[in-house]
Formats: sequence, C-alpha cells, structure tokens
Amino acid sequence: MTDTDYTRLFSKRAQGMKASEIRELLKITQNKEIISFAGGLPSPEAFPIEDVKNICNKVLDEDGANALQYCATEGVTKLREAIAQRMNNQGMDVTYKNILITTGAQQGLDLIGKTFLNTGDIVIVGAPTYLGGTNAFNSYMAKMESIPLDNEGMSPDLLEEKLNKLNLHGSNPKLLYIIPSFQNPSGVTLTQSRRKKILDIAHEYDVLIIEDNPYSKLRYDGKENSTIYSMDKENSTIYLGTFSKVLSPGLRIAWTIAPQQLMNKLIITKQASDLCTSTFGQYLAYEYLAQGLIDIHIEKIKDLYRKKRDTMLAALDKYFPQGATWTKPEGGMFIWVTLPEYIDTGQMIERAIENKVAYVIGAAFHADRSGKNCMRLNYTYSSIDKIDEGIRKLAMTIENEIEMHKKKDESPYKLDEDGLITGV
Ligand code: PMP
Ligand code: G9A
Repeated sequence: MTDTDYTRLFSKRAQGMKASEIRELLKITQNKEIISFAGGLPSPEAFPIEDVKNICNKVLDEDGANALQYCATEGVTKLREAIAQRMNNQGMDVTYKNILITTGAQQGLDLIGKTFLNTGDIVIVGAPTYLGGTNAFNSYMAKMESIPLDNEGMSPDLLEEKLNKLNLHGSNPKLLYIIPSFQNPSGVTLTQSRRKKILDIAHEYDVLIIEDNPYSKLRYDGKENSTIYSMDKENSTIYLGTFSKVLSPGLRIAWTIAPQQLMNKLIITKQASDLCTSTFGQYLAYEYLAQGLIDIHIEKIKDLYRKKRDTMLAALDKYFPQGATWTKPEGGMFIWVTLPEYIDTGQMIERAIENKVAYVIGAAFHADRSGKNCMRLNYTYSSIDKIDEGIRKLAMTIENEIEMHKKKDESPYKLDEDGLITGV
C-alpha cells in the first residue's frame, strides 16, 4: 500500500488547527497510576448515577417515542422553558426563544465562531484564557488579542487601552471573550464593578461580549455576582451555560442565550452542524431540573469541592517551594500556579508524568504561548488523599527543576535538562 500525502487536501483552516493540549493529556491521565490535576473534570465519585437511572426509566416509560426522535434545532421546548426560568431567577429577562440548546458549551463557542468570524477578525481574550475557546475561534482563522488578568479578572483600563490602540490602526475587534466567574484556567472572578465597566467599554467600541459561564454556581465562599448578560441593556452579550460542571459533561447538554436577531442566525448555523442536540439527553436534563434535583446536587458537590480546594491550597502551602505563587479561588475547579521565570512547565511536564502527576502547561492558555512558567491545577477530579500526594509529587518535581537550574548556574559547563554536559 502506498502512503498517500493528504496534506494538500486539507483546508487552510484545518492546516492551522492544532490538537488541544487538554484533550491530549486526557489520554495520558487515563492511566490510573497518574494523579491528574490536568483535565477540568467533575468528581467521578459525585455523579448522581441512581437518579439518572431512575430518570431514564421514567422518560422511556412516559415519553419514549419523543425522547428517541429528532427534535427541533433550537432544542426541546420544555427544557428551554425550564432553563429560561432558572436564568430569570438569577436576574435575566429571557424567554425560551432566547435559548438555544447546544451539544456542550463548546459547540456554542464553535457556532459563535462560525456565525461571526471571518479570516483575520479580532477576538479579545484574557491572558490566560480557556484553550477550548481560542481553539474554536482559531478554527475560523481569527486573530487573538490578549489582555492580562489580575486577581480581579480582566482590567477595564487595559482593555480600553487595547481597543483604543487597535482602533487607531483601523482594527475593530468583533468579539470579547470573557469567563467571568472562577475563570478557566486562573480561578479568578471578574468583580462586579469591572463587569459594569467592561460592559460600558464594549458598548462604546461596539464589541459583542461572549460571556462563557460554566462555573458560577460552584461558589464555595463569598457573594454571587450579576451576569454581564443581565446587566446589558443594549443586547450586545451572548451567554453560554452548561450542565457539564454541575451535573455531567457526558450528557453534553448546554445552552446559548442570545438576543432574538442573533439567535435566528445561530440556529441556522447549528442546523448545518448537527441538526439538533441529543433529544434523549435533553429529556433527561429536563427531568433532572423538573424534579428539583439539580440544586440539591449542586449543594452536594459544592461541599465536596470546597474540601478539595482547601486540601489543595493547604498542600500547596505545605509542599511548594519558595518563589511559587498561586491563586486562591472562591469557587470553580482550578488553581493557577506561577513558578520562577526560569522554569518551563512545558519541559517539566515529562518529568512530572514520570513522577506520576499531571497538570496543564501555562502556555496552552495563552494565545501568544507565553505563561511558560505557569501551570493550571484542577482540584475537583482527584480524591482528597490523592490531592495531597499529587501536590507532594509535583513539589518534588519542581524542587528538582530548581536544583538543576542552580547547578547550571554554578557549572562552568553547559548542561542539558538531564544534567548532561553539552558544551563549555
Ligand atoms: N467553556 C469553558 C470556560 C470551559 O471550561 C469548558 C469546559 N472545560 C467549556 C466551555 C466547554 O464545556 P462543555 O462541556 O459544556 O462543552
Ligand atoms: O476537554 C475537555 O475534556 C473539557 C475540559 C476542559 C478543561 O480542562 O478546561
């Protein structure tokens, strides 16, 4: 058989697409020996398997023929209505017509890219930001412009400065991508006053805000903030919600909320993608909401995740060397660690995996591949015992890096990462 070179057949956009570092690591971390702080996965011990089993039977007994049929692209109406009601209870003012059910929020991001982005269009993102977001926008050949985050999220001043500069060069960014609460990957939350300022700036510069909000219900301390969508009186925000982090990512049920004119286009875009999201999954999600189970489940996982977060923070304090700093999130799933400048977490990952512990490298979350001395740690997936052990192993890996660096500095010879002499 001859080996055919298919590259010439790939579209320009496919040629530019790279594998997600998170998805690649998921394969490695399926090895049970490795303690994974890599993927943003819910705790497997918390899935409500019995409840879902009962709901499956109920749905099949009572409405099996509809649940197994195709449904409208927009989604199953009763689920859309239930979601609209939940969102209105949190300060929004929407009807089921503003809700599009999607196959994960990831599909929402893809549909947004497909609907709004031409080659070279600019999307403003955080530095760091969610890799799946930049991958989705990249696949439409958009250009990312990054705004550094601090402990209060994206800085409105830096955002305005960037928009102003781009405008002076004749560029008008189309989208502003924001993960407002317990941001992936940093864990930081955009303060209420910054939300308002950022909204005002987006209005002034005519940028559409994409508010991607999978984590806000996982708040362990402090007070909930208003969503940007609920504060926006000018219809310039699209909101993404999902059941992935509060119920099950395997269900792949999420929703996009948009003003009506935008919604019509998003629906058409989705038609070409997958006709509709799993009807059966939507029926299950509806029942889970209708039976009032979701809030009980969220309370349960919040208690568990709070303990896990505290365990990881305590272990970081106990084991991590001087010179390392990290965020202290009030909720969500992630802690962001910054190590001394000379440590490259991309190079260190191999050694970490040898030591049976995994994280996601900082550069994966930076559109310009900076953040090399950073790493994202997930604390929801591993058990409490494993969290302590994993952080100890990771600390040991970092200590070795520091030692190696010291040796390099002291040595008259050039050493490689394994301490072998490569030159004088
Ligand atoms: N947005 C963010 C910020 C996420 O963290 C994730 C999942 N990690 C997604 C979107 C995609 O979620 P879903 O499972 O709903 O596709
Ligand atoms: O890619 C996945 O499996 C979802 C997780 C996302 C993340 O780790 O941020």
